[in-house]
Amino acid sequence: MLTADQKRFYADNGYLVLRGLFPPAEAADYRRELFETLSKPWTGSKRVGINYEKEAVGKDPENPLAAQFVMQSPLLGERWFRLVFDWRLVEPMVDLLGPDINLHDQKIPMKPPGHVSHQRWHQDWAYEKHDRPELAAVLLYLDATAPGAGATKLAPGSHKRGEIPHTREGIMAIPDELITEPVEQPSMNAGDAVIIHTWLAHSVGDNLSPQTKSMVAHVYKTAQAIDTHGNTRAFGELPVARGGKPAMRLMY
Ligand SMILES: O=C(O)CCC(=O)C(=O)O
Repeated sequence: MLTADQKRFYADNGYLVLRGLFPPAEAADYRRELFETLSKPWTGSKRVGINYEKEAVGKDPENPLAAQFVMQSPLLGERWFRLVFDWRLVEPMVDLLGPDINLHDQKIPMKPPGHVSHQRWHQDWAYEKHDRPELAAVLLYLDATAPGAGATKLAPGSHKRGEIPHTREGIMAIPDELITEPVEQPSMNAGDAVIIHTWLAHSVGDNLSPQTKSMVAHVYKTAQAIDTHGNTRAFGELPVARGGKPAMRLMY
């Protein structure tokens, strides 16, 4: 359960770092399975979307195909589906958003060596509009990150500005000059997580290290928030908490 100080920090800053949310060995095991799965061409459901970064092929022996993003990742394998319900990820959402929580999206962003973000600054809201801003993402890092090595950039307090125009030319993103807050770029360890308000401006960090950096990103929302964007993600709207308790228990 989050403390009153953590809740206040989130309300003031629009993000919250949770150190050691998963033990490093457990995060390493997720990473091992992820990289093993992605080291071969994907032959499972076509609903799973995997992007590859051509320029990075062959740079990281652990990620030989240079996988860069997995969409619909609950369909990648049992353990990713199970992770949707993991109470360590859902409970902070109950504390911050309310007792009735649905899944909105699960995806796996990856940054192969040399990855430079074209999207840069954005609010998740631009890609997930609802009738109210009751959504938040939790990024669970499977790799240690640092500035220049895949660390996410955050603009603290920017969520208080509401919708920021995404008018950068050629891509739905915020022009750099509209980010006026002093930027934070916390280094993370595997197993650490950060929760991000749907209105918080943030940016994917570049990865100039020789190792692919990976994370699992879950977006949760209140059950009351109505999708006006048209979410097509696997298991979008799936109940994960009701009345502040797990909505369902998997029986297998
Ligand atoms: O990859 C990152 O560092 C941040 C992920 C992100 O920006 C997002 O999922 O919206």
